Amino acid sequence: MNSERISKLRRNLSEKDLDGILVSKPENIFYISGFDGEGFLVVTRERALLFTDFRYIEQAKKECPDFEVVEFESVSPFKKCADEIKSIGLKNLAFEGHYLTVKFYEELKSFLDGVEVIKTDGLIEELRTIKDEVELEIIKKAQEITDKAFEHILDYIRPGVTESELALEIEYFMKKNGAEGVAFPTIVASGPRSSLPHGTPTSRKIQPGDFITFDFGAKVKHYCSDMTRTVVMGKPNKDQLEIYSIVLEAQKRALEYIKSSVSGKDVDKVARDFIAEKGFGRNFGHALGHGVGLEIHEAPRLSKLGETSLLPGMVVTVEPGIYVKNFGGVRIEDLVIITEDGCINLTKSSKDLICL
Ligand SMILES: [Mn+2]
Repeated sequence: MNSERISKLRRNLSEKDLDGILVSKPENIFYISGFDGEGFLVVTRERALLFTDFRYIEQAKKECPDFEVVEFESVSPFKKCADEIKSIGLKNLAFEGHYLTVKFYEELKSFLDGVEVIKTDGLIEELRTIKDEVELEIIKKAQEITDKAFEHILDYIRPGVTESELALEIEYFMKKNGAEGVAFPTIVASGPRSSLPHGTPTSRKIQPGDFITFDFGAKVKHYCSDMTRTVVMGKPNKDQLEIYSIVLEAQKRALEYIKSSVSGKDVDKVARDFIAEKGFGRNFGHALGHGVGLEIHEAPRLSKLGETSLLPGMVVTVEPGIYVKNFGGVRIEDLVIITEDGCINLTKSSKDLICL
């Protein structure tokens, strides 16, 4: 699996006339090597090196058979790396401009006198957009746990329980049911607070008539899931019903439209235009969706800026929302796999408005 990814990366390097790349972003290190400790990689046309310190040597040797494991002990991890690179005779070395700190960049440059150091952005992230079968299975599993947690929390919601208690219960349930952690800090936003798209749970107590938005995900074998549902405590009023049905219809239209070869921008537009048509254009201020994988937010994006075409095997969220200040908000989010002629929806929880 990793040798295939290394070959793909090498093809990419040679297309760009790069002799090698220093990989420093943890998710990219894991994707290319399978190593989840601290350290970094150097992948050249012929060699694959993993630099780490004493704490991880045993683990690295076991987890990464495709890599030569090199131990560093100096204050600057890049000194050892620079020596190796010079001995290999590279003319240039790419690095991840979106991840390396200025301090380390300057160190690297000073050690690599005579080697051209070239900034890249998103080279491995691009490889990561299309998931293989193994990755898809893991993400499915993560989403299954997330759906189960939603079913579980419905029994737990009642007037008087706080947002923080609900969030904690979701997270506890997911970990008890096979998640190694959460994909991101759970969002629970109730009542007027539900107009905050990313409301952090507070000690606010649930009250009759509240909208409650839950946005959460599990992490399984390093991969994330992501879903959002909005429910009502008690009987919904007319405005709540209206907003909910608009968001639901916007999502339905986007899900019907989404498939391989359309751009993220176009899918975003389908939902956005519908919401605007209904008079809530200014109340939908975020992107329609994003890629999900080793990171909770990754390429591709489904937004006005999503120029690239979607491809089979990409995993993205579709999550329109409407947020009205001092009133509340609704977001509905599913996680889907792009296919040739549509998508496979991994989120199984009902989207009919749940009134508790
Ligand atoms: Mn999301």
